[in-house]
Amino acid sequence: VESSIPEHMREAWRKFSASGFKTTDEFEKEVVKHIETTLARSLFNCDELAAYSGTALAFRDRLVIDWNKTQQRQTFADQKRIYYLSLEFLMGRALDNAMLNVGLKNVAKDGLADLGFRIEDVVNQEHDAALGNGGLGRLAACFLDSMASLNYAAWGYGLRYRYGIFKQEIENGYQVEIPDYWLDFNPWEFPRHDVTVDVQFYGWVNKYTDENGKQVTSWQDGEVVVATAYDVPVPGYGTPTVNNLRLWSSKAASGEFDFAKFNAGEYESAVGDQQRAETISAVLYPNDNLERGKELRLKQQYFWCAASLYDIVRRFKKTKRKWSEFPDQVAIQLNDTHPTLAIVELQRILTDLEGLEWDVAWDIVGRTFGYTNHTVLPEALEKWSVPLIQNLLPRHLQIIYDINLFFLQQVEKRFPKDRELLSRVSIIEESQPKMVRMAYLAIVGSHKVNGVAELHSDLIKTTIFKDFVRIYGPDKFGNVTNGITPRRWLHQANPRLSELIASKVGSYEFLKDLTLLNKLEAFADDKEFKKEWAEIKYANKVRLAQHIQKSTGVSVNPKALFDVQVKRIHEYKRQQLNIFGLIHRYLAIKGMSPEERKKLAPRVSIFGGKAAPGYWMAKTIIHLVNKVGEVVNNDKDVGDLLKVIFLEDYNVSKAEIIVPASDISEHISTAGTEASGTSNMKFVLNGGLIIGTLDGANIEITREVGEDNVYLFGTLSEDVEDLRHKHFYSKTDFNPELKKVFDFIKSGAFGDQSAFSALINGIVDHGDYYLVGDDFDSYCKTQDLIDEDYKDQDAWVTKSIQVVSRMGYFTSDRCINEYADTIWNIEPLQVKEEDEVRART
Ligand code: GP0
Repeated sequence: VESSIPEHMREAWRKFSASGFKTTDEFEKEVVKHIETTLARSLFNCDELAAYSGTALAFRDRLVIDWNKTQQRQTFADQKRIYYLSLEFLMGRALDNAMLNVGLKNVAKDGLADLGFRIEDVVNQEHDAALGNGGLGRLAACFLDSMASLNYAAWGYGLRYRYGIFKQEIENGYQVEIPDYWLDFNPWEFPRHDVTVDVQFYGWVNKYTDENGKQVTSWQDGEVVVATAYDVPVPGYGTPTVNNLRLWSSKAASGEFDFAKFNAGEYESAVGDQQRAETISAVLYPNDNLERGKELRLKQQYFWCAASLYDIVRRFKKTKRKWSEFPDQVAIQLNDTHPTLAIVELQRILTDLEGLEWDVAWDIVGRTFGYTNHTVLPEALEKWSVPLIQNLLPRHLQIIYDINLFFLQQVEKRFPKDRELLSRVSIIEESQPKMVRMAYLAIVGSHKVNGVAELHSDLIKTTIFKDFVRIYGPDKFGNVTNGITPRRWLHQANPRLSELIASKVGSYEFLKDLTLLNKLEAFADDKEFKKEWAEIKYANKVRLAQHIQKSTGVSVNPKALFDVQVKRIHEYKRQQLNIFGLIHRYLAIKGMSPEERKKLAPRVSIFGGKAAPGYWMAKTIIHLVNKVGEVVNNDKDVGDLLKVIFLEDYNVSKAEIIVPASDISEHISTAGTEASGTSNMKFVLNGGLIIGTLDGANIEITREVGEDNVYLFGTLSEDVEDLRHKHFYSKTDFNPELKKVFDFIKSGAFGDQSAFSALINGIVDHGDYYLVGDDFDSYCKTQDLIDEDYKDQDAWVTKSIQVVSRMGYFTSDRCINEYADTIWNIEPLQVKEEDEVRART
């Protein structure tokens, strides 16, 4: 490469190559240097935020050394790489993770103490990187962690939103959205102003024959927007591998504004181009499990896909290999259908720009891509209108039509005269306007399609993608059950539990091989161990109680059963079932004698989660939870027996406090609707039990930890459709207990009842789509059972230990290895042994 220093001049480089701190003294020196020079502050002007900044910069320097080496190692090795394309990466905070993975957390702790700070306070200064909505984005973050920890050569590609998921405030019981501007100080990103890609929109397609008689297709005269790369290091645990997450930021091609217009006094339009371009990467769409078909969203998708593919192709071309080897060097995984245009873009590059024959190109494309589906909910399945694509991406629309044509011809050959089948599987839906079905395009353009839990992967094969299983055969469709990284979700979130586990299983090796947790099983009846186990849970509950006190003003008793439901607010996730159950509980308490009340197990019910800004029903549920809290928490008859808490602004760093503190968490979606769920895994891994429906990964968790250790209830997924149909005919046998709850709400007990009428009517009069009425009774009975079981603390703690010992399967390391084996066909890149063995924790 022409930009590298000639061999005979490299001596000085080797001599002065950065090495990074190792001792407490060296660490302190780095921190002070950064605070005094990089930040231009001093010991007279150093608050916790400045201490955080200095510490982050010191660790960043360390990471960068390993990051550069990793990139060199991967380039030299010249093996296949994984490219994980995701519109969301919900990373949370980076400093604590960096300290853990660099292996110098204790050094930092002592050093910061020397400088006058507590490490916890410093770590808490960091703003979450919240470039995601929920499960899908957090899964992408766990996957990056695992890919690095397992030494896979992997890149994440995403968008650098200026505003991540909004900050939620609760005002008078209502959700209010505040913009999340998070980039004021972000030491974890490296702008690469030299890595840019021109991305085109609009324009027209010119097909002609050139002077050599060659057919040329050119997409021209469009509007160009520049993508600039911002790189974020992703360190692995217990390895020097530091992978790269590349996020694209948009700006106008000229990079400037129109001086002529400015001079003429047209200020607004002078900067108009610039603003329009920058808008592309400005804001994360705040919808979870919902697609609304807005043009700007399509622009985001193409902008990101085009820039990423250009980058990937550029890297491949440097190796001077033949195109036929592209799929041996490149595996691209599509995190849902959001990046499906990448399939079309690669076909365009290979045919229009590189001159390959259609069939040759299409074979390469298919072998390169894999597609992960995350939902069967119809409102979440992406469809884009043909006129919209026609206008924005005219050449891509033609290619989509060609892909569809060849696909349908192939289907026609295998299933002659089945017109119905052809129209069902067509990538183009013949509606008004016509729509492009992105999931179908993703299936046709990939070699593997996977769901995210067994039930979900079966469901996609028998429902939404049934016809495609007939066409391609069952082998194209697989399952990779989701997982979570135990580094963040056990060790970082629950350091004391992690330490206790390590003391019993012999080392921290379980953080690399989570199945080693099974050694804990032997201690499930060990008295001393159980005491320590329970003590840690209690301490975590005290910590959460303090957080609740601080953020809501309500004091809760840490000895009470902590019942938690934190996740996006959604009708299918059924927070309404939970809150109706709590109203039912409240009414029961009110009707009890003082003696009866004494027998009851005190309970704290904790909710958290954001509603999409335009999702009225979800906002109504938040409102109801808050209103119920106001009444219940101030009722002298109730006291500690029940508290209802809504925690504002649920995010990754709050989850790290909440998850380790739960006794019971709720995963109660209507069966068949939650593809996997991943917070269920986080709670159980921290010794919490779960109440759940037979949905998503709950089923596999139950299989692993044992039926006696999970509180299951409710309708089975195979019965859901029939019940929904019945609702429309008869409502006579409506659950009387739930009716009492509704009557109580209607009496104005929680303020103006009309605020909640849509919520109630949806169940009583409009078919109860999510089966709240059907499952209410078994839900309440299961909660009663939990009350009983919780009184026997000794048995409860044994269960808690048992479930943790059986959670080894749910590490995202296992998932990544499965993707590598069954979809990517890639091996880890070996790292030298002396590098691999590192100081841990
Ligand atoms: C699925 F379709 N998920 C979508 C989406 O738009 N957003 C999203 O977060 C989630 C599923 O709902 C899930 O069941 C799943 O575990 C997660 O994707 C990762 O696969 C939520 O927990």
